[in-house]
Amino acid sequence: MIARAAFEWVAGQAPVPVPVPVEGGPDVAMYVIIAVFFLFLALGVWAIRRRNKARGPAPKQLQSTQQLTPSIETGKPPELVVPKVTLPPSELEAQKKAEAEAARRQAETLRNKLAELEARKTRADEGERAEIDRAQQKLRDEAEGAKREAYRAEKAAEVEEKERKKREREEAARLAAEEVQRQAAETARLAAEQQAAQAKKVEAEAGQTLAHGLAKTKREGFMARLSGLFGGAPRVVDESVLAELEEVLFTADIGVKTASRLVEHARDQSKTKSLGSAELKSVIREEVERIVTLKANHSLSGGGSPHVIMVVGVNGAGKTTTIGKLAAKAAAQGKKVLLGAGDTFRAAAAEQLDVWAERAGAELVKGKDEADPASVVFDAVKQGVERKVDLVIADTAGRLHTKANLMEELKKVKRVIEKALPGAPHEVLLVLDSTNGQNAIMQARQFHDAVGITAIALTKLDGTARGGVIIGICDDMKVPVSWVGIGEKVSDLRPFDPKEFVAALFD
Ligand SMILES: Nc1nc2c(ncn2[C@@H]2O[C@H](COP(=O)(O)OP(=O)(O)OP(=O)(O)O)[C@@H](O)[C@H]2O)c(=O)[nH]1
Ligand SMILES: [Mg+2]
Repeated sequence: MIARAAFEWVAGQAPVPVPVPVEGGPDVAMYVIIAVFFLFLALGVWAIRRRNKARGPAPKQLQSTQQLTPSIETGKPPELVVPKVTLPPSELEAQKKAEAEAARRQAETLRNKLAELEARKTRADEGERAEIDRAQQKLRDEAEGAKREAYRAEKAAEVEEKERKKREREEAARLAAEEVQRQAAETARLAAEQQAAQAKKVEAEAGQTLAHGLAKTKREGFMARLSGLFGGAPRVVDESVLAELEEVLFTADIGVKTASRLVEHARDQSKTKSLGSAELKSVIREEVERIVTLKANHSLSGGGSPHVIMVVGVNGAGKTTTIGKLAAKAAAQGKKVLLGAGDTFRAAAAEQLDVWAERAGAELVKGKDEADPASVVFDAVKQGVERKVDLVIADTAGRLHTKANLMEELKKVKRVIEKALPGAPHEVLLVLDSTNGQNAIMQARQFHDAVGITAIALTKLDGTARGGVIIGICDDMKVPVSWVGIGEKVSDLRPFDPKEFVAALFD
């Protein structure tokens, strides 16, 4: 009764059956109906989930397009064309399907024969009929056997087919993953080409000076506040002036240690002679110049045959760009240059280096995507020796595929370079992004502890007010800043000149 009421209600043939005249009152009936409804709903959800589970998960690479590098024109990831994979049935699947078909046909033939006998039976006499019955029984058994055989073969074919579908899905996922990689590489190649074209365009324009690169530091950085201190009405340097100096330097990007050293130096000087603001400026200027004057090698040679430079730094610091600029410089000096694409983390990294190599007329040694970085760099140095190049520059990753420790990986790269050419690398160049301010000093320490850096290239000075970081790095590390990047074009990587630096800041 309840079921019937429910049916009629659901089918809309009756008004909502409240109250339903059943024992237990109308509310009970309603609850039962609702319970039955939810039971069916739950069954439906369960069945759909079961079916989806049997189909297997959608290939991982297809679940989102996040892995696709955004297009440089639209800023959106490109459309991923998912390949449709159709594999031919295996020999066993084809065989089982054929067997199932043959058995089905056999069963059909037997059934026809049975029908014929049935027709004959109506015309037969008693003796014949018994005979026909026996024949029919035999045919029925055979037909049953053929049916069973068809069923078994069909099931076996289904198992094989399922396997084939699984292989098709796996293959589609693999192809899609490849496509993701290819598109990422293509986008990066286009980006690098654009970058190179842009660099070429800017190169045609006048080269930037260090003063230009440091303009922001002078205008907005700690130098602006120091200039306020030095440039106001002449004051005798006393403890209050020193306290102001301390306050400015402590909030600069030069690091606490260096700031204290400069203040102490000024204090010592003020004790031996009476200083005015102009003298205080000279004292600081001279001390800064002393700190940043460290012996640097700008020749890109002198280590051996070939001269090998290993370039390290966190991702995005400007390693690859700096390598490209250095390669162009060396090539312009008539050197034969080979670049090693030791950053195998990004599919695009080697392509980016390729563009720079092509521009500079340098050779490039690269490995397969995700190859062991150390093996690629080993090859590069070996080939550099064999091809008698003058300079090998090895790019390295700023991060890794695995969670492996970057510093351990870099130590390994350094060891294999030494194995490929004893005495190499002749320079370990750390590329630092100056916009990181004091973090750059911390990074420098970590890299130094791991691989013993011999020189620093400080990039992106043009876009930051944190140029003071050079002073902190030189003071802290006693490692020379050899190169400074003050823009995108090749000539914007300049050998660092301490005199030019202090002049740009203080004059
Ligand atoms: N303005 C300016 N941009 C720079 C300078 N040096 C590098 N860049 C830019 O910084 C960005 C990152 O440079 P990359 O050379 O790709 O950095 P990377 O260290 O190789 O990065 P990963 O390969 O990801 O580890 C690029 O867009 C460069 O054009 C510089 O001196 N000035
Ligand atoms: Mg790079």
